[in-house]
Amino acid sequence: MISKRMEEEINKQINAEIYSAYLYLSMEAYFKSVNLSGFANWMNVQVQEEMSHARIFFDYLDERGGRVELFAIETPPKEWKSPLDVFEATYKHEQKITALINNLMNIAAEEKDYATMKKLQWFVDEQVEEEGNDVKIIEDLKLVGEKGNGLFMIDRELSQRTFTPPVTD
Ligand code: OFO
Repeated sequence: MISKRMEEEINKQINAEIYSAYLYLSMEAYFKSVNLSGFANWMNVQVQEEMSHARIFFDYLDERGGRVELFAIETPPKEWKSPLDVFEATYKHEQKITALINNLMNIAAEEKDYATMKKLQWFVDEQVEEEGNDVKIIEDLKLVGEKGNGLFMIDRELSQRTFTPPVTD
C-alpha cells in the first residue's frame, strides 16, 4: 500500500502530465494556424507521449492500492511569436517537469518507497531525452534563422516523428 503523502504527490503529477499534453495540444494548434504541419505533427506526438506519462502514473497508483484523483487543468497559452519562441517555452516547461520528477524522487526516498523510486527512474531518464530533444530543435532553429528553406527543412524533418508507446518495466 502506498503512503497518503506519495498518493497525493503522484496525483499532482498526473495533473502536471495532463497539463503538459494540454500545453502541447495548444502549440500544435498554433503550428497548424501558421501552416507548419511538420511542427504540428511533432507536437501531436508530444501530446500522446504526455498522455502516456499520465497513464503510467495513473496505472501505477492504482496498482499500489492508491486512489487516483483528478484536478482541474489550467488553461494553456495560445499564441507564440515564432517556432523558436515555442521551443524555448517547451524547454522551459520540461525543465519545470524535471524539477517535479526530482522532487517526487526525493519524497519517495524520504518515504522509503523503493518501488516508487524505481518507477520514477524511468521518468528521470525520459526527462533527459525530453530536454535534449528541445535543445536540439532550438539549436537547429537558431542555425537556420527560422526562415525560408531552412525552416521548411526542419518542418519536413519534424513531420517524420511517430509515437511509440513507452515501455517502463
Ligand atoms: Fe511528461 O515529460 Fe514532458 O512534460
